[in-house]
Amino acid sequence: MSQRTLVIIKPDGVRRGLVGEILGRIERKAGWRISALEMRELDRSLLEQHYGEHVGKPFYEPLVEFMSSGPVVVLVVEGERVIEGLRTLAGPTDPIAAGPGSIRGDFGTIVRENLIHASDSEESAERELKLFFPTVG
Ligand code: D4T
Repeated sequence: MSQRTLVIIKPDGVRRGLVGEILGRIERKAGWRISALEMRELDRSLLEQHYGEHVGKPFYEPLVEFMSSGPVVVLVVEGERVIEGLRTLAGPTDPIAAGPGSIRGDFGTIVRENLIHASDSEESAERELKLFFPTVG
């Protein structure tokens, strides 16, 4: 089942020089393809739409501060079961609980600074792709 998903390499990943490492792991999965890619700074209004489910939670404000603290790399990845696959490649939200071999498990320690976002379902992927890449059909 070929799918598309939205990935964000978060500001910590860019600052720490891990863009190539993360992109390399994605590219090495057989049959997956990066079909759009851009470095951007995310503003509060886009982040509020992206993280709408978390508005009002105690971690929301620091999360938005962090996500707008520097450039990110946003990309569209296409391929076989790529939505589930990228969540596996990323690992669980808490990097200390994430296993070795996953991006968060190998490089992270802090929940907020967990290096990568990947859409968590077909519905989220569709919504997030429209939000971040409105011109990509
Ligand atoms: P994203 O959406 O960034 O891919 O992360 P997850 O899908 O793995 O996790 P999430 O939506 O629950 O959290 C979004 C974002 O908020 C940060 N966060 C989360 C945080 O700073 N403190 C917290 O307690 C939680 C739960 C990390 C990811």
